[in-house]
Amino acid sequence: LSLDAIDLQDRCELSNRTGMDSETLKRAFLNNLFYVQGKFPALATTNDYYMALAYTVRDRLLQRWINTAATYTELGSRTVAYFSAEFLMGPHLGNNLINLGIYDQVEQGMAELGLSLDELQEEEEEPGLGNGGLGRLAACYLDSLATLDIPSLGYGIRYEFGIFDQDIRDGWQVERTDKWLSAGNPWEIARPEWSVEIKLGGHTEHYTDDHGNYRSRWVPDQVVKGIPYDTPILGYQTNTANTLRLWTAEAPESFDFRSFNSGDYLGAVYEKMISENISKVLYPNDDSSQGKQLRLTQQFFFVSCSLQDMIRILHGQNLPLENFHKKFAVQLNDTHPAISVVELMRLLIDHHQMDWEQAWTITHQTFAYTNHTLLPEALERWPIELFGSLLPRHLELIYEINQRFLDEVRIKFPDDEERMIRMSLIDESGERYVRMAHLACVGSHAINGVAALHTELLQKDVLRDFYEMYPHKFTNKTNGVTPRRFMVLSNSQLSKLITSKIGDSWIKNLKELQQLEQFVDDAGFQVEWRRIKQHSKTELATYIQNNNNITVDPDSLFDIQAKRFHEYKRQHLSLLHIVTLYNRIKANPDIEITPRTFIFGGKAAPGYFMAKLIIKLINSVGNVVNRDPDVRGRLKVVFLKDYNVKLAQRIYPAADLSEQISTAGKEASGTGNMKFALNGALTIGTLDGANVEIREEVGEENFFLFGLTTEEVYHKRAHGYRSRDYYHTNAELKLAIDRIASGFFSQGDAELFRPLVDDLLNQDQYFLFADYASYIACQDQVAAVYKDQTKWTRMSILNAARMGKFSSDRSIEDYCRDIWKVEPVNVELRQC
Ligand code: T68
Repeated sequence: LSLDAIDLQDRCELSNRTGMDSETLKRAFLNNLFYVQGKFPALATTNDYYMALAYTVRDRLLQRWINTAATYTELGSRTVAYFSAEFLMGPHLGNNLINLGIYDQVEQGMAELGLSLDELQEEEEEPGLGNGGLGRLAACYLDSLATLDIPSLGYGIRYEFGIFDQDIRDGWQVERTDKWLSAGNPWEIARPEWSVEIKLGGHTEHYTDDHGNYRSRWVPDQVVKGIPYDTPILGYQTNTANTLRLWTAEAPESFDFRSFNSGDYLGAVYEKMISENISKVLYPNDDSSQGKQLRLTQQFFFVSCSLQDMIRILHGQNLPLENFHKKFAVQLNDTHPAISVVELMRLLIDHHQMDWEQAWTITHQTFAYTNHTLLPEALERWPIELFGSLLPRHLELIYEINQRFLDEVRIKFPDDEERMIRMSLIDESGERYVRMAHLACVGSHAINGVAALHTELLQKDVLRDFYEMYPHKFTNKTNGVTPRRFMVLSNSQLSKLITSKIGDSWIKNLKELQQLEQFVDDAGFQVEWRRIKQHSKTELATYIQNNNNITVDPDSLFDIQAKRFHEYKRQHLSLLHIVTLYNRIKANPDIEITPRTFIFGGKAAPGYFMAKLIIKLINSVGNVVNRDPDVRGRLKVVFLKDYNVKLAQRIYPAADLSEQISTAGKEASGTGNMKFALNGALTIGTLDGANVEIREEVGEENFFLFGLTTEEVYHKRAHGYRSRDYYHTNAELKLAIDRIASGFFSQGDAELFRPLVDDLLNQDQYFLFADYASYIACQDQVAAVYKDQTKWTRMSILNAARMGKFSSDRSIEDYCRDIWKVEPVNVELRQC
């Protein structure tokens, strides 16, 4: 096709698909409303308007996207492939407007057409393809990779149903399926021409090839097709637009044909249905592993699709397979994609006839592994039976990898049989399992934790043997968050205030926020800072009024805990504080108390009974406290349903106090803690995860610390912790527990919360009772400081000013330098 006759300028301006001024954007928008949505304004719905705007924005992305791909291809650039079973992207529209630098123009243009950009953004169904921190981290990292001009691809699964929608009925969580694709997805482009085939099940065969070499081949009993769907990921103020490539499973046509031809129509349709199940739904468990066959199938499916795709890309650039690890650095986001270590070996050896040593060198030079958890129940292991029936060839390869690995262990640590048993890729203590974390450690050249304390605990405890074996592989990479979505987009007023004082380069270089320290005692600046916080709180109050029908006072202290529900995160410790304050009021209704609004948000895994009971308890306590006349509105308890990225963006700017109260040694890092502090919330927290580093950065005088340290927790556990002793010696704790146990919050039903109360009295494996007194004392201090608004504002400004370290740009720079060895590539706009 020759386009030479049409000059570049004309091509770029075809249908106004690149212009960024308000007039052109408006024209393009109306054009898309007509030609894409097929509507006159008179008949258009809000969704039509949203879609028309989304396509208008996508057109502006495409030019950058295509030029980025062309540049990488020409240069054969070294590329990061981020393998993750989850990408919790959040809505695309607002973020793309920010990164394109046209947010204000578009807002104005829409207003001129009588439309509200806020409303159009609200219309977007967010792609909830993740559970929580791990999936959101992947999304922040894609934003930073593009912003830093690093050639990269995100590889994952295009789940038809993402994380469930959460409803609350009678105080209980109810799950509804997330039909995020039902109104269409304007941000993705299907690339069926790059589909790949995936084998599953069956058996292996052994044969001797033409050169007399002994070889294996996999004879599967099922084949499925993976179809890639691409979404552009534009960086902030750059031309770089990288790709998020998500795979959908389908039955291959050839497979259908076999059944069709034999007249088995329903059989063929059934096969198709079974194949499509693979990418049907996201597993809704965070921090626990269930060992379900479909889950392993999902993991293998997206990993095999992605590796085959990368080999296609390599060949497309005329690079030999021997260069795989030079072309690509693959990051494994936890062990969910760890099977890729074996799959790459299989592709190199069985499909490309490479010898073992060379294949192994390439493989372990390619992969690096990030661990996200210290919880033993979250470490993935697959029963050998299940594994072998789905991936028979991979099991053989794992045995071979294991044998060679254990030989190495034996050389480094002779006569240490115990160590061999502990380190083996196969757990043989009872039913036999494949240990995915061990596989990831052996198959990677780098291993990292996600906060300094977490990495230290990995080295000392969970991965200690691997640290002793391969100390050089271990590094820490403290998590970070993107300031584009979690400041510029979600807190535009605060962002504009900051920019008016120090210019806008903090958005790409977050350390510059430090310059705000010079205004910390500037009365005018403090007033503005407070006014903006107040504005965000008022907006959240309106949201609460509309959604929960609860009136909250924007002058009260907004005390917020927003995250997945898990016992180790201890939402119920905050509940004990609420009940304690309530008890104080009941004992003396005229008691002097700092008015507070307690806001909770978060989902519980559908099968996690205790987490769901804690949600019920929050709503039950709220029902009593919010209505008791003695409280006189001084305490309010609000549960915001369906916490997701969209809601998070409303919540962070409105927080005064951020609850980061996990048992020390349990939260790998946390990332919500960073988003809250960046938005000027003060933290009440334990010495856990990244809290430690946040406190180091903001200064101990600007952080409300309480609770046992990790060592103290270990020590108590080792010496027989008895929670009941705390109950008997702390009168306020006893009163709080007794109130809950009595049925006071459950209309006299003393059975409802018994499982929770009994667990705390008899087990309390997360040490709530041990930390209770320290937490309450710390909260009393919080209440006292909040009364001094000047002091509070000072602390708030200093928190935000000192959060520079926690930009995901810093994290990504660390990964690029220490693990990936990859350099930025500048993209220029040349073609349309
Ligand atoms: C989180 N992990 C950590 N897991 O809990 C958190 N797990 O401390 C950390 O900040 C964050 O990762 C980012 O590093 C998760 O979110 C999961 O969601 C998950 C999902 C499936 C299976 C296991």
